Amino acid sequence: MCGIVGAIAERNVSAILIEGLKRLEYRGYDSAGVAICNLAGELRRSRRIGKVAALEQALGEEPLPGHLGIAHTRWATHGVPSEANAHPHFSGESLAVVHNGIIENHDELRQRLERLGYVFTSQTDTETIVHLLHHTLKRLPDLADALKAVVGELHGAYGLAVISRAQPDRILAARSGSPLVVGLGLGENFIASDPLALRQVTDRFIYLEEGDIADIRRDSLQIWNAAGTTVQRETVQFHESAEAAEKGEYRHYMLKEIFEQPRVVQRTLEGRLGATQVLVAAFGPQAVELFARVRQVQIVACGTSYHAGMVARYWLEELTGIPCQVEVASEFRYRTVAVHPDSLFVTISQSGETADTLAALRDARSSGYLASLAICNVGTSSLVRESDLVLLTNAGPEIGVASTKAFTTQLVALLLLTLALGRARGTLDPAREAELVAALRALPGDLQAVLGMDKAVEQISALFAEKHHTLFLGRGAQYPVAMEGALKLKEISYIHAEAYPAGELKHGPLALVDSDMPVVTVAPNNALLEKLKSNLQEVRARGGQLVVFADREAGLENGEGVHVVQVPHIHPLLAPILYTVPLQLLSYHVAVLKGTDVDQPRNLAKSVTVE
Ligand code: HGA
Repeated sequence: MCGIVGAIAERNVSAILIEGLKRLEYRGYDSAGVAICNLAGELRRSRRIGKVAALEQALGEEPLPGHLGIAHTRWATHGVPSEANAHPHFSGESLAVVHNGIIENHDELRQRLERLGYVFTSQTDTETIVHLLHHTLKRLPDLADALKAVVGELHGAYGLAVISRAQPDRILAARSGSPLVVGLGLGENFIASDPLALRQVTDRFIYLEEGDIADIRRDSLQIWNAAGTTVQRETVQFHESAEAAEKGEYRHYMLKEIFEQPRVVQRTLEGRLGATQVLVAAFGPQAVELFARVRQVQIVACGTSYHAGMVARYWLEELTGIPCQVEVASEFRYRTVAVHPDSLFVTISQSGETADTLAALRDARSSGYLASLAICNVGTSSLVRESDLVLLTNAGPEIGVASTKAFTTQLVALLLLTLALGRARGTLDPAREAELVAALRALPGDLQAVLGMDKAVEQISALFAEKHHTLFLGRGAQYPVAMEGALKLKEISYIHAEAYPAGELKHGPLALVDSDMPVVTVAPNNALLEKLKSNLQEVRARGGQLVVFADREAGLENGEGVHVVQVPHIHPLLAPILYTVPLQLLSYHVAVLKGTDVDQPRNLAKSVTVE
């Protein structure tokens, strides 16, 4: 989801708003707009399709000076990218709103408001908010009272800011499922969807919490929680070291990025979950209609992203019954592929510039696929620009060459895709979807808990420092997790690591197992646990050292040559996301012990833009 910036000050705010929008450009967007209330009490707006620079140029030609304003970069979910659909949306000439997220009951609200005589000028869900607010103000003339009533009628996800020409001393903001932060200045205050947008004007921030409504004035701020009670929220002071591109307290970017996972997973979920459902329109305006036609999924990616795709295949086939194929891009692009016409072509890439993946997408465009969907971390990338549908992973900049937070957020995005496809196709039981939405909401907390294993994993890492070879084993969706664990260890510690489905051990690799070959296994408490236990016996019988990351309730215990590290319990379908983290920590600590260059391992590049 894209950007919101708002400001109330004594000075002219238009340059502040434009600078704020520029700072959010990296997230990707299709249009931009600003609404400003001037000293004559007029509310005026300017909107442009395309870049913020085009909006800036428009404001250069026709300035909109004023002390109160809101601005937005839009990524269309309801209605095509166009000037008419760009935010801010107006009701008459008195009220303006900017909105990130999706209003699920927009159809019903639109019909009701049209019956009341409101004329819509856009196809967006957002426009319903501003007319509903206009209508409510007739009964509740105070903007805060009216907004409190309005949010009670909105279903879905929103971060929004409104201004009124009749009450030009305030910005009202509301948050539910999409982030907002208030920036505190001296005699001026701000609102944004990301503090980055306001770093040029302040370093003091108050994060709004779910259900909060804020009344932001030049020299005061009042916040109500979801129950309508006035609350004080903590002020956070930013220091340079807390900025995204700094290592801060961490020794390496990779460790910092591993520890960021609870927060960035939360960000990836924001604006995409309703009470019991995934918000399908988060994938783009045509997603609802296109997803209903999908009969097959073809995933193409490289490296870590390929492993994310392999996990997704288990989810897609189990939860939606839609057949799914996954292939590395460098192979896919050079072979003749038989394409099912109702097949969705999905690419996954952190940077969105991965040469092989991009080439595969370009070929796919003329191969008869139903549509293309990119799962990507960079909103301005080629992959995003050239795909029909997009879901951004919102992991923030990833500096360490070995991918960590990009992978777990890709998994989250792929699970959202699975649920969205299952619903659109009518093959996913609503109760199952609700259960998984609840599990996803709990995931940031689960990830936080698993990071508490850091010390235990560090101790285990000593077992690997002198070794030259390692095996990683997993079954089911844990097999690609084992592959990702092996890749991480190879990449940064230069230890040869191979992953096998645990059942394949006896068909060859068991010949390698001896006391010099540690074997790492991920063992959540799922249906395959008993089978996995037998495979572990096979290893022990050959004198192999076993390191097992196991569910607390899996009944596995330390013993001679068996090192069990307990992992908090998790919904079995989310286990691949959680079990990835201890494997990341393991490769990190082994690499530190070996003294390798963790963040820039030899021979590797971050964004592989060459074939
Ligand atoms: N649903 C709204 C807002 C989408 C969004 O968050 N954009 O940044 C729309 O389609 O305009």
